[in-house]
Amino acid sequence: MNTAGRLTVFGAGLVVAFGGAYATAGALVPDGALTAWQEGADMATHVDMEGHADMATHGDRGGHGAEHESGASLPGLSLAQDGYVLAPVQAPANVGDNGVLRFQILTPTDTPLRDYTASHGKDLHLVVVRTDGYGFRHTHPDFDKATGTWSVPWQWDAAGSYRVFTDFAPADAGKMTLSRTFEVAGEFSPVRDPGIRTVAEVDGYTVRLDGGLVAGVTTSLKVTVTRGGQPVTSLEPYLGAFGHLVALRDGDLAYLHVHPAGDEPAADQRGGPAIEFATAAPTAGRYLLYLDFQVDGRVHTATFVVDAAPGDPSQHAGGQADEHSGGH
Ligand SMILES: [Cu+2]
Repeated sequence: MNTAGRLTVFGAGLVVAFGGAYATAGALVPDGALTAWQEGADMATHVDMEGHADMATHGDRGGHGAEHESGASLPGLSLAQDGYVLAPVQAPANVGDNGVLRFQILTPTDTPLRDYTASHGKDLHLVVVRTDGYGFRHTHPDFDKATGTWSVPWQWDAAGSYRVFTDFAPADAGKMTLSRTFEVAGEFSPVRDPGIRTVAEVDGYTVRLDGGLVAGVTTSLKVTVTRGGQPVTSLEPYLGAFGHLVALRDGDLAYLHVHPAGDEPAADQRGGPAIEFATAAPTAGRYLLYLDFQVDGRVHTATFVVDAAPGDPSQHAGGQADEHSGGH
């Protein structure tokens, strides 16, 4: 299988969510510019609702991976796809307010979507991150099927412009990722330059990242978890894998949700200290990586910053021949 095909196979578990339009929505956006962008997004909804046929390739396994590499038509760019719409997200407006984050997915007939196909053990995955990469959260809201409403207790610990990604598959359509921005009032101190980081400390664990990203080429990433200098071999399956890795492109939060190579572990199986992933960065440049792993029933998130090297164009048509077997 060529690289493009492989990328699409990963697409089953890989959410490439390019929020390109809000590259400017990060740190210091004049109110007018943000308003203009939001209006643009609303327009995009209408375009999509009426012209969704040309977006129907997302979520299939038909070998359209090559277009992902262009970055122009990646899933997750929009709040709408194939007629499905992420309705406005409700959440606390201010830092520190206790509340609930809730939303609905609307179907092409404008009714709340009630029937989903589970992926990685969940009907819907919610990823929220500030546009400078701060405050990453990957969580699983509760679903009220009577109203088709997803909700999860929520509190913001910092102000700013956030991106809300919903990763799901309607029962009668392919997998998709829809996203919206959400603005949290308060004084905002953006993370200016996180710098390269390949060793993360989280909750007493040290997690090292080996391997690199190369634009347009599937490469292997390995993370190794230790605690007090000792390898951790008690990683528990979390959502059907020993680890979940999300890579966000610095600058626009384009995102790849990548699952480990290897078969899905049994519930009583333990993993570690190493977890291997395979992924292809869509372009060269900086990426923020977030690894979720679980030990003793607790999920920890390790954060890395890496640069993807420019790809070799001659490799785009070749590449690895092995099939992904990540247990999707
Ligand atoms: Cu999830």
